[in-house]
Amino acid sequence: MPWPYRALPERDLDAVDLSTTFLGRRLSAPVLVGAMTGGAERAGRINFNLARAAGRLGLGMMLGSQRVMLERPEARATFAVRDVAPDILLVGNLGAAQFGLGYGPAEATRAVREIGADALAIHVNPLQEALQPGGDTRWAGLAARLAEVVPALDFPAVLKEVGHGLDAATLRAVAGAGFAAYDVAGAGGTSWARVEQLVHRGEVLSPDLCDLGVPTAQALRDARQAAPHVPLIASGGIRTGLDAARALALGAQVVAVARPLLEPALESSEAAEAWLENFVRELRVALFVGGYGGVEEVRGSQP
Ligand code: FMN
Repeated sequence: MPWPYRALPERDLDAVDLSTTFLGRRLSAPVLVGAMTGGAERAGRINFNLARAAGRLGLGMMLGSQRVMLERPEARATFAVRDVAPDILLVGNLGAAQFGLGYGPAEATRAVREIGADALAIHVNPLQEALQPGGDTRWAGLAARLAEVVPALDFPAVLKEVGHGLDAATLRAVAGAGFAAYDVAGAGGTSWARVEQLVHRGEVLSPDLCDLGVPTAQALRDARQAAPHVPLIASGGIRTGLDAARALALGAQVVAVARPLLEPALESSEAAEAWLENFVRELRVALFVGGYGGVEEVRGSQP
């Protein structure tokens, strides 16, 4: 997608307004740390470093799956990032498949309340589960189940994919559930299905299946049409501030970045902060030279 260029932007770089509001919280830029589970030992370090970085920069954070925390209460400490980031937009996370296997509003509420989150992302990952030995493969009736659970929650719920994209038929199927936002998590970035195959089998047995899905830009366009009034998170392969600018132009409210933050997060909160700071600076420059005064002006400007 070509990006406009203005040789005379007629405004100061610092005057480009990146601030926005999402799920009731003010953000200094439309950027969220993406959801990542980290395994028992590393999860705490990853979450704390990312939360500290998000807090210092005024960005939001989506946590990785909290299933482990609901099943083993001692794991809760690894998600308790409110101590280091009291004011960030914090989004909890559970898998949709669990809601077909006994989870309900009570589990969703525990996940959010026990860590002081603002909202809950429910991830749909049928491809990943189907390729994973012992994965959850019972997906019949889940749209109806989500339509029972989500309206019973007294906090916002976000429907999210994990790197293969939310498609228009899925968005139509959950239209009545009342999700507060959709994270399209399209194909083209990390294939979590591929990651899981590598982790569980030590090799990728089905590489063509691992790369299936709706590419992020297409998913944004489809979601805009299928659900024009539901705010969108753009994720899946968002790697630079220019990628973020393009996603906003396609109608996203905010963007989320997962995999590129893993190494910095394992290193330190300063490394994660430096990565995010550069990303936000790139976004600012992209809007500046594109002739946009801010996030509200660029959002949805491309068909
Ligand atoms: N998505 C979830 O909804 N819950 C998770 O627990 C979760 N864990 C992840 C762990 C790792 C190591 C990675 C790489 C991804 C994980 N994801 C999870 C998917 C990401 O949130 C994201 O949708 C996907 O990686 C695409 O974004 P990216 O291209 O920026 O990495």
